[in-house]
Amino acid sequence: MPERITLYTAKICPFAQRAEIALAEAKAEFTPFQIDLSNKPEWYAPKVNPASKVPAIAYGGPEVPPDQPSPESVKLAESLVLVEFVADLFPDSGILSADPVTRAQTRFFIEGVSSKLIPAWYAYFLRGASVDDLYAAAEYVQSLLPAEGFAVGTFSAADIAIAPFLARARVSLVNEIGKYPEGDGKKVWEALNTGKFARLGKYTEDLFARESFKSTFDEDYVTKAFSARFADLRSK
Ligand SMILES: N[C@@H](CCC(=O)N[C@@H](CS)C(=O)NCC(=O)O)C(=O)O
Repeated sequence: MPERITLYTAKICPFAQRAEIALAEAKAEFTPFQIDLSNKPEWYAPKVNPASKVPAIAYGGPEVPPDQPSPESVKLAESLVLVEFVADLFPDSGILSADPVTRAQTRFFIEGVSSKLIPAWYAYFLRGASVDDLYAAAEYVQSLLPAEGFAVGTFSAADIAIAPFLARARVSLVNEIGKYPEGDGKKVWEALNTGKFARLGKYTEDLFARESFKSTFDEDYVTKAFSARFADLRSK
């Protein structure tokens, strides 16, 4: 029986949504606590995550208010570590297959997302780098997908790793929020979902329809937060 879980999270953060999706898939009971990233509580780094980032989990220990974390709970961080932790706590969740080959395929997909897609996305979004690098990364990810279904067939940690980033890419692009040239966003989102990216588009649609994704993504909030936080990127 898993112990008490407190998740320190923030709705804007794609890494934090990974942990939330994993917990939702596992149907885990947990206490969520929103961290305001622009005004982090002073206790957060010393008592929860020295890196001062979300997501983080306090596991076990006595029942305490989340803003008074107990030294007796174990503190864990890094989104992909937390996704695997949830998978280990809840092996029936299907987040990580019991089959060694499927587990390796899941991790290989995540590696591609981490080393190719996410850096290419941030370079385009935050620095206005070439869209060709984003398309190349998307093409690579698409090449890993099976003909239909999720990244390794059934829904897994691989899908959890990518979905929050695709969701925030959509928010950025359809609302033209980012450093890239104004007017390109909607075209790039369309391109990433149709034509030679039709398979990626169908995969994205499947991810966004997943209940664990829908219940952990507040599109209105993220859109407003992106507008506030990144609106002046182009003027810099
Ligand atoms: N590698 C970390 C990255 C987490 C991360 O960068 N989180 C951001 C928010 S999306 C954060 O908490 N940043 C600290 C801050 O904004 O001060 C993970 O996978 O969990």
